[in-house]
This record gives sequence, structure tokens and C-alpha cells, in this order.
Amino acid sequence: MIRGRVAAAAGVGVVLLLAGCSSGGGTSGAPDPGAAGGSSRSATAVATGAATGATGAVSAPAGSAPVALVPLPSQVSAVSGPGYVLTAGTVVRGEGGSAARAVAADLAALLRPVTGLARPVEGTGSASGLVLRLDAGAGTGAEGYRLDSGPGGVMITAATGAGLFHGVQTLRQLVPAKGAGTVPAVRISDQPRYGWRSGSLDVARHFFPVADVEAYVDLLAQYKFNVLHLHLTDDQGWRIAVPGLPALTGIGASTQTGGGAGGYYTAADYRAIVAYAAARYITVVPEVDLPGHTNAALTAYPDLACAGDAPAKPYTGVDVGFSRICTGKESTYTFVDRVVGALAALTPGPYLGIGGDEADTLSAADYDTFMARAAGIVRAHGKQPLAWDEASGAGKDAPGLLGVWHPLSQEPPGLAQQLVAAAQRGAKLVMEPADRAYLDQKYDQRTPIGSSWAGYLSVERSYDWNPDSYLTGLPAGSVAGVEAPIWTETIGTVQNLEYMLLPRLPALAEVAWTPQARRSWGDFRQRLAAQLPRWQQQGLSYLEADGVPWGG
Ligand code: TNX
Repeated sequence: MIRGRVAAAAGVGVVLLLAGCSSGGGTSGAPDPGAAGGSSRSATAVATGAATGATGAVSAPAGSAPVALVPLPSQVSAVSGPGYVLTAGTVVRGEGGSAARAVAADLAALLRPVTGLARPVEGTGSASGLVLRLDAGAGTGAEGYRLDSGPGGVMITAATGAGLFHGVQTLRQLVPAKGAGTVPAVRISDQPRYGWRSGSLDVARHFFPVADVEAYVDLLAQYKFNVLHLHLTDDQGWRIAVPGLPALTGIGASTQTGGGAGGYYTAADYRAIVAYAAARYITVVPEVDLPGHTNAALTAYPDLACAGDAPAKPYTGVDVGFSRICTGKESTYTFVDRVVGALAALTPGPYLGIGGDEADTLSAADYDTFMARAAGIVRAHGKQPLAWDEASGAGKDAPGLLGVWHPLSQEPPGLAQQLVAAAQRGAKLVMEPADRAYLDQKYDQRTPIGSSWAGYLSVERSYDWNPDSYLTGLPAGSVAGVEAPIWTETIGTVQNLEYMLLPRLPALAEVAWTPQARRSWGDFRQRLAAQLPRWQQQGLSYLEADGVPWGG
């Protein structure tokens, strides 16, 4: 329940129209880092009747459920009159192709446990219900959709399966959190601000089996993320099988932070994750962290080290920056080629991460040479390289997609200028500065897990920033999107993961999806509070973090 807003929305039949961004985004199924759309677009509020706020706090007509959507769509109008009453006879129908029918089947399955109704089921014909219409001419962009609801039913229209899928996530939030009930009468037209919206999961510090990763993907999907960035290797463990290099997992996966069994994904496991994500319109971007963060690989293949480096031993601590593979040996590049080739062959998406963070024991020149060459290997295997922001100095061959993780307060000298220069050469940036986006950082001093090297990260801090202006001097359009990473040095269970993700993952979802001019913390915190019963219904762990009016 949201309160406060409803009181402000006294008028029955209020129509509040908020015009947001226009069409953006590419047309392929994969996220397009060049599709950043919204930075210069502004939202105009045109309200007739009683407006409720500058950012789109849309009020519901009296007698129906309030609209409290996260992320906030680019345009929402509350329509006068009754909504659609879900009944045991409600059908879900997908029209216009197999993608629509698949999304319809998903919706039916998702709604059954929530509504308690044996229906909805897929159907055909003209019965009233929930209709998902795929229409190549819908004009909704690569990931956008329209949703119209009224007494006769709900219609979601989109040009792509991804758009229908995102529309379904919106519809889930229009249905009561528990029990059947009414979908309020609304008209929504929606599309994302950024084409890249990722969650990054560290399965190296603690290993998470496939089912846990799927649970994480479910959470990403319901908040309209479209990329799963999997951090597969680090000092504590190597988590992906590579043909011809059995010791990587035989030895390199045998433990994890704090000790314990570790684990790894077989090719079949990895394919299962990719397929599960793809069914939710999420592209998997695998990452092997090189040339630092490589202690586990060094335990498996000691020849990867330089002569004279101390022999690697299994590592279960939380320090960073101490390991390296030898960038001066040709055999190292043979290794990189085999690993990258194997991962590229398993990965349908267009991107592959090569890490590049905290290689503190390498000279700048050796580091840059390695990153440029590793990026070339990725390209030779048909993928586009993604790396951490340090790699922006690797010259013309540097990775073209860079994860900006250093908080401004802890920027290495010259990094910001180096990133601006890389962007001027055409590099795209995924914004994930640790002081805004690192969901392994504690909420505050009372948080029992997590770390705080980037400072405490309240929900408000994770919400209230602008990815386009975090770095100054970037050319327009260089921000590809936003990432919400969760590092797992202190996180070993799904419950603890969820506790750190909820409620901050939805905050970052809105940063990535909703036009900047439509967003305000005061409005968001109300809508966020309304998510709580949905998390409860799904059996998720969460924190009733400070600053959000939970239950009141
Ligand atoms: C920095 S972010 C790291 C990770 C740690 C994380 C902990 C990055 C590219 N490197 O290795 O897990 O901080 O917050």
C-alpha cells in the first residue's frame, strides 16, 4: 500500500499524463551499448485534474488499487473508470508469434501462485483476459511496450519479445501482491533510458550453484535488467570448466573465501544458466578476471607465473591485488586464447569480459600491453571485450566497453581523464561506481555482512545519482548503461545475497530504466515500500532499510 499519494489523489477520473523519452535502443536481441538514449531527453508533466507530483506519482482512481511501479515507466496515465477484475475464467493469450505465446505461458505460470486461481491459462479466441500482442509495427523500440487496461481486459503490445516480457513485469506489479483482484485502469507507454542494464554476480569468492543463479536472474528479470555479468574467476576460485585445462577446475575450484568446498560450472551448467537467462531476455556476459585476480589459475597451472614469483597456494582470504599471470611469456597468451575461445564458444551473447582490475603488481606498460592483446584475442573469437575502467589506458586496442567502478573519492590519478579520452575515441561506459552501485557495501554500520571500503550505501545513495554526469566531461551518449555488482567475499548464501540486493537492486533498476527527469527519491521511496508484500509473497529476504516508509 502506498499512503500519502492516495490522499493527494482525491479526484476520481484523474488523468495524469507524463511524457517521457521517445523511442531509443537498437533492434537486436542483445543489449546495445550504443543505444543509450535518454540523457538529453526531458520529461514534461502535463496534468489535467489533480496532479500529484513532478515525477509521476500516479494516483489511482477511487476504488481500485494504487499504481506503484518500480521502475517507473516513461509514461503512465491513470484512466477513469473501473479496472479489469481477474477471475477464474481469465485467460492469458499470446498473439503474433511464438515469442508472444512463450511470454504468455510465463505470465500464466507467474500469476497462478499469486492470484490463487487455477486459471489464467493460455487460450485462444475472444474471451476477455490478458492479451500479449507482438506487432513488429508497434513502434515501441527494442525493449519498450504499451499496456492498456480497462474493464474488458489488459492488452500489452510490443514490437519485440523483450518488450512484451518487460510489459509483463509491469503487469505483475499491477496485480495485487496476494490474491486475485483488480488490475487498475491505466495506460502505460514505456521504454528504457539505457540499453545496458546489468547485474553482476561474483561466483568466484563464494560459489553459487545453478539454482541460486537462476533465483538471482528471476530478481533481475522482474526489475527489467537485461544483462547478467558473471564474474567467473578470481583469486579464491576458478568456476568454469575449460576443455583441455582440467586443473583449472580440478584444483582451481576446490575452495572459496572462508574455506569450504567451492565448486564450478560444467559446460552443461553454464548452458543452463544462459538458457534460463535468455528465456527472460537477459544476455549472459561471462568474465574471466585477468591478469590479476588469478591466484586460483596459478595454483592449477604454476607455469602461468613469472620466474621468481612465489608459488601460488589456495587462497581463502579477502585481500585483492596480489596475484598476476606472467604477461611477458608467449605461453600466457596461448592460455588466454584457450580460455577465451572456450567461453566464446559457449556464449551466444556478443560480449566477453576480461577483467583488468587491481593488477597492482604489474607495471603500467606491461598491464596496458596485456589488456590490449587480451582484447584482441576476444575480438578474434568474435566477441566484444568488456573490462574494468583501468583498461581505458590500453591505447587504440583497449576494450571498447568499460566498467567504471572506482568511486570519485578514490580515483587513481589520471583515471577520469583517461576515461574521458577513451570515450572520445568511442568507448562506451557501464556506470557502476562503488559508492553508488556496489551492493556488497554495507547499508550502514549495523549491517552484519558486506564491506564498507567505498563507504556505507544507503538506499537513497544507490538511487539518487545520475550516471550521465557521475564523470564530468564525457561526450553525450558515452554511457551505455548501469550495472549493479554484488561481490561475495562476505556473502555465501542466497538469503544473504537477497538481503543485500533488496531494496537496493530495484533502486538501481530505476536508475537504469527511468528517464532522469522523471525520478525523485521522495516519490521512489513510496513506490519502493509498496514492493515489500511482493517480496514477502515470493519468499525473498530483504532489509526494511532506513529512509523508506515500509508499511506506512
Ligand atoms: C573491488 S571492483 C574489486 C573486487 C572486490 C570488490 C569488493 C573490482 C573491479 N574489483 O575484486 O570484490 O572491490 O567490494
